[in-house]
Amino acid sequence: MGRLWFLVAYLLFSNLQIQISFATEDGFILNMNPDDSKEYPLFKYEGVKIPVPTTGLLYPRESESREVLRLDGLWKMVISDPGDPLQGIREKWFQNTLRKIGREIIPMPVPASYNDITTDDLRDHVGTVWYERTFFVPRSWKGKQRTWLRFSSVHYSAVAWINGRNATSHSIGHLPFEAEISELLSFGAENRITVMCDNRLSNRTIPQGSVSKVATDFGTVPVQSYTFDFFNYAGIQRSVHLYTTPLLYISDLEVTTQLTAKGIGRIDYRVWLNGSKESLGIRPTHLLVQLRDRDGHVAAQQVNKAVYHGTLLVPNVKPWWPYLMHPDPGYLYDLQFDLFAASDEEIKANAPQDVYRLPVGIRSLAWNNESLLLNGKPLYLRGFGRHEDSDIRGKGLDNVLLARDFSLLKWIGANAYRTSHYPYSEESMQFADQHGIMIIDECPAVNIDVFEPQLLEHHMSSLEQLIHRDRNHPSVVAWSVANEPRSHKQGALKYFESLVNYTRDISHGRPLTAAINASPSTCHLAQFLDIVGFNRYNSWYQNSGRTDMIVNLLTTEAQSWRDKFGKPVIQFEYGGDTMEGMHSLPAFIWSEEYQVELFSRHFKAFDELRERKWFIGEFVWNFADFRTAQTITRVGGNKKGVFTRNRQPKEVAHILRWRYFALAKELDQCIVPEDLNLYISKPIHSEL
Ligand code: BDP
Repeated sequence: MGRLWFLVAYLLFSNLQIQISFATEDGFILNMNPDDSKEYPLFKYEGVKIPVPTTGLLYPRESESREVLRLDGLWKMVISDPGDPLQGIREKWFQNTLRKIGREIIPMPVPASYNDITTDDLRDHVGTVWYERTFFVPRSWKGKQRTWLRFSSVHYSAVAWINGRNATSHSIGHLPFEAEISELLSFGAENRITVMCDNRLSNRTIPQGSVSKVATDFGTVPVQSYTFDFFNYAGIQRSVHLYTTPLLYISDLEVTTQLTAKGIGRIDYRVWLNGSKESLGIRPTHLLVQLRDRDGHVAAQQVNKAVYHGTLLVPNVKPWWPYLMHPDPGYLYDLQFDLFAASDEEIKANAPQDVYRLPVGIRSLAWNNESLLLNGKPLYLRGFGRHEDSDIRGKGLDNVLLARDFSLLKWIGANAYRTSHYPYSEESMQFADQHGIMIIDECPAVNIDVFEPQLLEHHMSSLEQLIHRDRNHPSVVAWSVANEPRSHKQGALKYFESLVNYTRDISHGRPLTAAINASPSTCHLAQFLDIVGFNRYNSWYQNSGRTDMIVNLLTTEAQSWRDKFGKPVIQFEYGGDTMEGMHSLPAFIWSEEYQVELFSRHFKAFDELRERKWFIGEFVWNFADFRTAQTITRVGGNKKGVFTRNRQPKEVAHILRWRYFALAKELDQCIVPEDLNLYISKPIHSEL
């Protein structure tokens, strides 16, 4: 035992922030670190570093042992000169309040994209902006606990200072990051936080973009360009939290669940703890793991003294089901972890040192060459590609919008969406769990084109962060490794073979997919995936105006994907731009009638494909209209929404609703809403 504690002490002192490695009573050394020294047999990119597993991805939650404050609200913002984006670093703008540098101070709400808030050229700014605000930290937070600063997302890269001292930095938007800032804070006093945010994209960022110099009437200016079709909104786009943990605390959790044929639920969990030299005198003694149902009754529990991973069995389990597949979809339990510890002075601990509650949905997910199965039932996914996008806020987290979007998803009878083309907010993932909406979770690699080692490193890192963040959500049914990469190019083969091999190893029980626009004969990516997803704009980008050229082309293409790769197939994007209120008889492109006709012909093709069993999903592009860069093909943005940008239905929404509920009724015998039985006349056709 003594030898083991020596090892623990060594580890604790050798690194202030190690992941758990501690001894247990029976002499078992627990090292929960994911093994990052793995060999990747098919890893063809020599010299590419495998990402070190991220820390700090547990969502901040209040508990008996943790306090949470939000730093959302009105911040101050200063714009740097686009020609000299790093001036603020050279001149150390973070050392004092931004007011001192003599530039215009713009009031800037957080969370929000900064682009559409003001009336000037901030919208198209390229380079860095600086945010600042002050805040108080209670005196009671000092000493016996740690204080963490956590950003849910800053796009694209960020550096943060507390009271002029560096706290953390991160790049790749749409993903959280955090740092312990206990040493940087003044407790019981005012503090200042400064954040520099840089929106520049390059060949090596995920996604890729480029900045070039352009001669204008007012001199040469940097201009950002990118090929993806949504506006590159930037800023502190999601919440900023301050939260506390005890000195020795639960730093990470992983659960996998299964539903057995006998109606018993199984939860396998792992717990990571973190300690540091300050917590050396505190020893973990045991962990109480309790699963509570919706009414607060304990459904399973375990006291864990020996190892910090285990299994809970739940008799008469209430499984997690998707929306319209069961009368009570999205059933979540609360999995409560109470970590008990004792200090050297007190032998017996009675109050838990740390408490964390994780919502858990119990379900099994499996797949084969024909189907994706949830709780043993083959799924047919019906939903959307979406965007986090709205007027004025851009990509800023907005609970009002989130609640409206979920109401619309349920109104229309969808059961799934893809987080095209980046990770969505943690709050939206929680919503999806609660409402039983299934998620194809996509990393931010949209339209990648130039395949090179450093891009691969960032791409792998984006997937590691995404999977690590979202692996405990029952709603996630697949990971999407990319959207429309130039997968026909030669470099794509080696690149994707390496990427997919790496991702499969961390995929945590989900299949891998991607939204591909290459053709079955040229694509180098599809062969590595579990589910082949393709995007195709029949009768829009090809054969525009010809809704009579959809069914044959689409069914033939889907069949070729199937024949070539022998995997389940999904169409991830189809659609056409539609100006709300524009009507034309006969249908003409951009009119509401045309969108209806185009969808209807796709439905016909999908129904033919559904009979072939391996066709497992249809996703409209897009849920709602959204903002893009300025191009001559976009009128105020992309108008392929079934809903307008302010979330009202276009004509096609009613047709799609009919179809989605008809599918749910046919496949899962759901009860159809009364108002879908709108009385018009006696049936015209006998088959109606
Ligand atoms: C697809 C892209 C999507 C675009 C869509 C379109 O995946 O991001 O918005 O086309 O052009 O190729 O509407």
